[in-house]
Amino acid sequence: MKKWMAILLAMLMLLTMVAMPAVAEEDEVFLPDLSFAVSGEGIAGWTGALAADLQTDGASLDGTDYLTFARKVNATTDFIPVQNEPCVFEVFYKASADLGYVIQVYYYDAEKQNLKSGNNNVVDSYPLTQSSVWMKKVITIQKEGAAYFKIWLRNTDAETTVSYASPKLRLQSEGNLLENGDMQGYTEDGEGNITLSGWTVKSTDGGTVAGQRESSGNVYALMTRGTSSYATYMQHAKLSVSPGKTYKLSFRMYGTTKLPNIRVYFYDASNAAAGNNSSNYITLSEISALATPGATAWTEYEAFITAHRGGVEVAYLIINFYCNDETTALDDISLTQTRTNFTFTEAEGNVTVKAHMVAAAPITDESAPVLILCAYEGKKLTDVKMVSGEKADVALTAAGQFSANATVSAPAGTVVKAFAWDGISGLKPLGKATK
Ligand SMILES: [Ca+2]
Repeated sequence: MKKWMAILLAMLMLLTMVAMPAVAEEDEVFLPDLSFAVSGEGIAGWTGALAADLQTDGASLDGTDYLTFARKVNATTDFIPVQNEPCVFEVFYKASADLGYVIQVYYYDAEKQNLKSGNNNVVDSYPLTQSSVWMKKVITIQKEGAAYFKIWLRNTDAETTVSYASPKLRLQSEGNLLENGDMQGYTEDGEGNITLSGWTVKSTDGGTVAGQRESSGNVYALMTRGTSSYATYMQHAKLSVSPGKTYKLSFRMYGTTKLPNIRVYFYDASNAAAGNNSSNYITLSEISALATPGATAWTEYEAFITAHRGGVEVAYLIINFYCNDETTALDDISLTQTRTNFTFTEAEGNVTVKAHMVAAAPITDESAPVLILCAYEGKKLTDVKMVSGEKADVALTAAGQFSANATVSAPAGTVVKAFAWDGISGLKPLGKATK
């Protein structure tokens, strides 16, 4: 290559780099809610399934209704747009016999015509193995050249009964970063003692942490307190996170009227404690305390954690759950990266955290959820902003060392999933992330 050509090429490359935005813009994302709900004679979002197929005895893992097919049937979603990263489809199932080609993903081009390979439709097929307890099937959806896909849940054999529960569609990047967050990984000795995988459990005063199995087959963690509220805990191994990104921690809990003390410890890229306060952790119970624990029913909680602490970019987290009541049952602990982040602006020692929410659907005053943003200096709560309404900008200010978290509170019975958020995401299904 001639020297002038090389220089021209280098200049072109430089120009291209300058022209590219520093941060990739988020494309609009909307994944449908595939959970089973009656809609007239059928099931919303699933063509082919009938209301009569729905079981409402609360015997699915999460107590939601589930579909049972005791006949040959194809339940099919509508066209779902392919996203710019792989989707993950998760569903629990039971089957009275082994079945082949039961769950299928069909792919389509931009004109919604079947994507073809030669004369054949492009389709991914998944078998199910016989199981009388709920098993989880996880499918990654990705196909070159596809613009749309449809998911099929089938029963291919009239002599076989197959049930499907809790179908979910999410982006791959929103997967749970925790190992064994659903507690379904465990070992059991001859006496029925269940040891959970993936969690370090410890007590210095006679407390215990062990797995408990429900009749459905679901296993959860049961913490039993000793004499002190910080002596019995379960801890997840140190996690690698993306500095500056925001993560959603969610979990289910029952059997307690006190929240567990949840501590999240921060470390920088060199593995040193991040932040120069007296401690490098935040206590999430200050956020979760906005809701009252349900002693007799599973209650869901969520809180947001940003990998940024005291002006330091955080690269690792450790999460501890400390038992704070006589017993505390925990399940479905999940840490997922949200698609968008808080915007950090640092000027003259003050930090402003901005969040912006956008309603994806018309809302009423009665149905409006409330976005709650909290700022902390060390562990001291310095500012709280509550926002309710269709669209709002929120600014929080805390001086010096700070951390911030957000949570959403909604009236009982309100479906929050119709909302999309710009600045904070994480509600289900994924909302649209605008610039
Ligand atoms: Ca579980």
